[in-house]
Amino acid sequence: MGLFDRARGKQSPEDSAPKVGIFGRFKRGLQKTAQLLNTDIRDLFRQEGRLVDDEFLSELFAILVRTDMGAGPAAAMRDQVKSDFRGRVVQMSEVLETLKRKLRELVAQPEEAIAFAASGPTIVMVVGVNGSGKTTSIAKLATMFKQQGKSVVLGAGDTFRAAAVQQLTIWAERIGAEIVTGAANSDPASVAHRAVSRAIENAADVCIIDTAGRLQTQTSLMQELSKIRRVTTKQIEDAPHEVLLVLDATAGQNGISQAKGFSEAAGCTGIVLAKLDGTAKGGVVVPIRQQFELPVKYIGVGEKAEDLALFNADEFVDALFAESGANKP
Ligand SMILES: Nc1nc2c(ncn2[C@@H]2O[C@H](COP(=O)(O)OP(=O)(O)O)[C@@H](O)[C@H]2O)c(=O)[nH]1
Ligand SMILES: [Mg+2]
Repeated sequence: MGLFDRARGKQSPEDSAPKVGIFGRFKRGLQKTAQLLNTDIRDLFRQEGRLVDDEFLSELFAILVRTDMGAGPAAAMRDQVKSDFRGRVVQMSEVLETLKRKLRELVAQPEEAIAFAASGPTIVMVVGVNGSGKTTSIAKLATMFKQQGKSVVLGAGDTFRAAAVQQLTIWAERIGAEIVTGAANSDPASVAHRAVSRAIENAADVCIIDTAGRLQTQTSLMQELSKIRRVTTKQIEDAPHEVLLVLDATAGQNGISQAKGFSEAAGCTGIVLAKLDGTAKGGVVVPIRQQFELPVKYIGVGEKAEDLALFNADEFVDALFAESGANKP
């Protein structure tokens, strides 16, 4: 199976949108970061080649830090360049190779798609702070599953905001997925329970449960997420099979520490990094890989239902350093 097939599902129907393939999607998602990074690195090499001295190394460090990868990883990359080239006059391409190699090490992880249940419906819970991109990511995941020929039930577990239920309902209609909703402010665990029941009755392949990102207090939110978890486990012993933490790439490193609580309270199994297309700080993948004991499973690269890609560490690095049209002479 090619990368494209793995991300989209083999039976993906022809759609009218031009096919960009998975690498195209990575490039599109990382365009802003790559543009900034490449312009900055190009500027380092004004003349033919450049001497790798302290001045060069500190300029390089500053450029890397601007991608939001964090000072530690930026220092590790700078030090690799230092040990490979110090005191030599180098070409940009040589330095880029070293940077890419080091960055690959820093973000290394295997591709990890959703882990499906051995039998019966696969229950996927989606958690994260308000506005991080949960509901949109659910629509994207549901679209991907439908394209794989799977049936999907959605549970509108964010009963805290009426607009959230409405938003998911619109997506469900568009995607052709069944949706289970509850009244405003009703117990989200009961919505989750009914959604899982429906998935079992209908022998659906996947049930995705949306959750609230904000409640009166952080404690009540965490309790609510645990309760939703417990309710699904009572119905299916090994459920939830996945608990995806949605992170907003545009929130930068502060967003990461905020999301830590979710990761612990909800027993997350993987990360969806949304809005990578909306930031020039795509290097934030590095601290995410380092600070969570969780794989990045998918990235969001736009607002449309198709704008989701399976995260591939090598392609991430290639896309980050890819020359965009804008940078070509
Ligand atoms: N550009 C871009 N926007 C996104 C992406 N994912 C979500 N959004 C937008 O982010 C906003 C919040 O998303 P939403 O799914 O409602 O977040 P929720 O509160 O966590 O459910 C919406 O305007 C979405 O269209 C993405 O990958 N790229
Ligand atoms: Mg939402």
